[in-house]
Amino acid sequence: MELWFTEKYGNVAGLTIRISKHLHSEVTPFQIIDVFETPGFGRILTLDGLIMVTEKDEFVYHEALVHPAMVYAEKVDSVLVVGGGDGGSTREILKYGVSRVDVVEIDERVIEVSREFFSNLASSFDSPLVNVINEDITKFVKNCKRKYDVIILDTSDPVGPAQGLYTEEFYNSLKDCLSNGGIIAIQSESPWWQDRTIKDLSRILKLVFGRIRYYVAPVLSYPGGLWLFSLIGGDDKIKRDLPENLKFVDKFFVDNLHIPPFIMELTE
Ligand code: SPD
Repeated sequence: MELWFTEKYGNVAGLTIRISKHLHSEVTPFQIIDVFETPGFGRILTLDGLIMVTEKDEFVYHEALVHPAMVYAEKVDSVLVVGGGDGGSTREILKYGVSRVDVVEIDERVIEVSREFFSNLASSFDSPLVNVINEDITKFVKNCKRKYDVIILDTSDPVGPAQGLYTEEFYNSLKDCLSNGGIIAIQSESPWWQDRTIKDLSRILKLVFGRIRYYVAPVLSYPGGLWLFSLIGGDDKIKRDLPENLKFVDKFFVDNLHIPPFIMELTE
């Protein structure tokens, strides 16, 4: 019998992937975690039935999310990752000379499952520079004990535990955690299928931060295959080189920060 997984986009479209084995499934206090083995995408991690990571294309998403912020920031000593329980963003951050990475992931099971099934990503948590904090980020930012040079929002979609992250109150608190000259990078969903979310998020970000820069990257397994990222803070000068051997980001958009007009319209 053939097994197939479908992620639905609203109730109008979707992505269907053949499964060779259902490796793991559990219900945590926050969400449902599944891991699938697939012939086309390698291993896949889903949360509440939505694809978070596939082995095939995770490098595009994580490099795109992390590197622009790291090269544009004045300093990269201390970095905060919001979400990011699979470890992919932390892996990219550790390619720079950072002193400390705090990862605030509400669901410790996402980290444990990633350690078991996605060691290429989650082994980044073994670095002595990394501190994992299993706490609700909306609480964490209200009593922020330090300032961060770079903040990476590697969140899940705006349903379930990530819902509270799409509010003005959250971004006002987050702003207080950012050092002078610091940069925030935010995964900002699909211009094809989450246009309402992008409009709402852009309005909030503009109110709280003023100027926002946007860029896109082609993430095959995410809705529409095209993903939007928002960058807050800094000027337009690149402050440091990319690490050696990046598979993707140096060839695509750091020298060519661009955004198609139809996506710009969503952010106006
Ligand atoms: N619909 C997919 C949105 C996922 C964004 N974050 C994924 C986490 C990977 N580190």
